[in-house]
Amino acid sequence: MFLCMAVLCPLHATDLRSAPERVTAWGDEILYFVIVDRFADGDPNNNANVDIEGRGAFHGGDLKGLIKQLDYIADLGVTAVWITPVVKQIPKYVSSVGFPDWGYHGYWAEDFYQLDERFGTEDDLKKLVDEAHKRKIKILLDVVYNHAGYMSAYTKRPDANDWLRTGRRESLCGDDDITMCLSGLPDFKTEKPEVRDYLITYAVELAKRTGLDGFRLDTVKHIEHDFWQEHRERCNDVLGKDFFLLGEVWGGDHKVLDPYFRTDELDSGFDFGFKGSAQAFVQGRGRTIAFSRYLLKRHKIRDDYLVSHYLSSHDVPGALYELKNDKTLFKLCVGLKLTTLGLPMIYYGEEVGRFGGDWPENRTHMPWGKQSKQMPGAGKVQDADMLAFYKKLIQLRKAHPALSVGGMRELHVEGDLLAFARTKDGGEVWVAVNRAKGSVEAALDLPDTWKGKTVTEAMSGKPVKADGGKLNLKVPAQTIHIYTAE
Ligand SMILES: [Ca+2]
Ligand SMILES: [Ca+2]
Repeated sequence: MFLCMAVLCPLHATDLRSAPERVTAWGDEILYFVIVDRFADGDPNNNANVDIEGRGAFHGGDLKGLIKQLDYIADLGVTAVWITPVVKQIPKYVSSVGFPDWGYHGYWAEDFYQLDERFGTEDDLKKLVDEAHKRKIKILLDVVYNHAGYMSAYTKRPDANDWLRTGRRESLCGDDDITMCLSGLPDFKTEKPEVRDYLITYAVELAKRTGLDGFRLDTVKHIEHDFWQEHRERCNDVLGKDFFLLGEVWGGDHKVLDPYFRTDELDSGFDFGFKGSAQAFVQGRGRTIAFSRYLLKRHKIRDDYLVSHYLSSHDVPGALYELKNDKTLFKLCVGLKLTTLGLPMIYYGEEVGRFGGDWPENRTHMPWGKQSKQMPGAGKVQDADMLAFYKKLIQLRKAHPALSVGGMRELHVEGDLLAFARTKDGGEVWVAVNRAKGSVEAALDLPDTWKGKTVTEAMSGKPVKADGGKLNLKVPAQTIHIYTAE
């Protein structure tokens, strides 16, 4: 227990309720994540092994399809797209999960130096980058260094002799994070210089040729730190210091990620706690102040580094599914995602209410509504109201950098109303989330910078009356309000 007189240690007292601004590369980006095979089919001629009804089959999506949908993505307002790996995948499926399971997701490499024609060609990848850049959208490519696909060609190639831990007697899998065979996949001996060079070279050279903006790095904690340091040096040398590295350190948060930031191995990593914390909060589980303190703690991240947070992904059940399709509660989570610090990630289709589910239903294809010819069978209706909600929040986040990189100050953390200010350069934006099933009111002190200005609830565009130095918030049941002043 820490006790002090406010006069003697004001900083500590303040730290409990507020947190500083964060200025960092990519701090104001908004990321959209696409499983290439499940997004849009732009070329039926490359549809080998496609079974649109198969839960683990290729569904025909490709880079050409994604290029055709860049206007949709730009219209949504996101500024960066993360795509699943596009290297050549193992030629067969595995069936241990009870259905034919293929490398449609891109994480089961057969050959890192070829692209899988089912996803497209290197020219397609370059065109994707060029077309995205025309729309001021960056492209992050997912790359895997830890493992090859099941029974991949690397397990038989003479030039790759002794490159992998496969579980066979001569090359046993280890029992620690680095040397284990994750999900039984052949584990690259990334401690060997020739293996390192082979793996890193494929990715940085591909990025250089195609103009990529960064990598999303798979299975980071299963590879040595000094590999990642060497990787960063190679990226700096070949791709420049602005090349962005977003790492998947499973289970990570700003603290777990810090060893990777301290040595500059990554620019950003995922905050795996956001989804569960936000879902619990909107469902009334846990105290409001506890969720608020979690949000404040995220600001303790090391300067110049960034956490990325999300509600759904290809590795976890979607938030909408876990919230039992309660779109009202889901919207509160979306509101929190787009008004808090970090790099918010939108998993394809959640913006139009793609229900998803548990694995592998969390990887169903994108609903294109009337555009169903994009992908046969993908004609499910888009939730236009949800899409409008996302666009509105994205516009607000982009219009008010306080929402992305600003500091945070608690305004109200009692009962079911969470209200906080996001602060930047002396200005502020307020966010109020009411998780109760009834309306909640609170009279909060008007900041000096808002005095004499018109305060607007930005989601509705309606003015809010200030009275006697107070702003009277009236937040309807299970609603998010965002207040700005001009
Ligand atoms: Ca195709
Ligand atoms: Ca490993």
